[in-house]
Amino acid sequence: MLLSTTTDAARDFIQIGHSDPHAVHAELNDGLLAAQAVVSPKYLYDALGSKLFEAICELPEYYPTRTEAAIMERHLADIARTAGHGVTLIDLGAGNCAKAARLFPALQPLQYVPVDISVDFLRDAVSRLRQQVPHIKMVGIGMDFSASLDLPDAVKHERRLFFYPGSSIGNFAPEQAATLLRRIRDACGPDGGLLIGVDLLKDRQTLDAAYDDALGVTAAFNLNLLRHLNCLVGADFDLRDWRHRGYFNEACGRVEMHLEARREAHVSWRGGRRRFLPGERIHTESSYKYTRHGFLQLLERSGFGRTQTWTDERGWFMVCHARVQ
Ligand code: AVI
Repeated sequence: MLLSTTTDAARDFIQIGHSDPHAVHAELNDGLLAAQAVVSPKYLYDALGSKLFEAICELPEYYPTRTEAAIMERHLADIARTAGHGVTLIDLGAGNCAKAARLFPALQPLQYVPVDISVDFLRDAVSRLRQQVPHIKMVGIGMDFSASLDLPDAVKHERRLFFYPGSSIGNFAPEQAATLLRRIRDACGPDGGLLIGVDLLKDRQTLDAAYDDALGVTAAFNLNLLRHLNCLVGADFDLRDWRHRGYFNEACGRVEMHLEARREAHVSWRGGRRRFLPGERIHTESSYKYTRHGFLQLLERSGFGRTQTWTDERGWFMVCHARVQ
């Protein structure tokens, strides 16, 4: 779905496929009317949602960010040796670009290409980073890479290293994850690779706390999705009618986030309405957790091989480099 491409005057920020309001409306309408109501987690990330996610990453309960950073820091030299220097570093879901920036001294990328759906947030992050690191060529790309990974010619083809940290791959069901990994493999070119962070299966208590923190930041992040829907489709969700639920579903090997009606709630939006009964839920996110073996199998099925992995002492998180097979 490449609707249009616009390039900033300075040619350093390219937006691909401006989101089609009709498609967004159809997707949200279908999800809200489904027997089990569902909204894609990508709608968690408007400007405020992106800031709330940054705050989540600071929480004591939310171990993934900290654990991944510690693995990267500890093994940076080895990771850089494995991934190679002077690469074209393509940062998927770059957010504030902080994770990739920490790799710069070791990787010395020839070009840095942050990609994110949250365009305004990314634009600000890139312009700040460009001032701090003027010697690295950067081109920011605003796009929904879960739909397509058709990168513009401004992105170098040589030695592409896709960087997909934070276990964002976990927000896709395994079949969708395989589709995305295959798409990344195809965009890599024969000399390309992938550096990816993956959250590993662990005890329920740790997982439950990470997705339902004492301060209520994850609750605010989840509830903000309703505010975003109010803007996107003119809905009239009253946030006070809803509560956050976040817990580990062991049978499915994933953490789930839901918004649960506290009381009967009548909600209207452009072209639709629904009565939610007390306790009825909208499924807003799944976060799959893997075993090392399970994830390496997924990579292999997606056309990647020659993998190398690094983990923390508790075996909670894994950083993995894989090459195109
Ligand atoms: C972005 N993603 C990997 C986060 C996760 O852990 O699944 C999103 C998140 N949801 C609640 N807390 C964090």
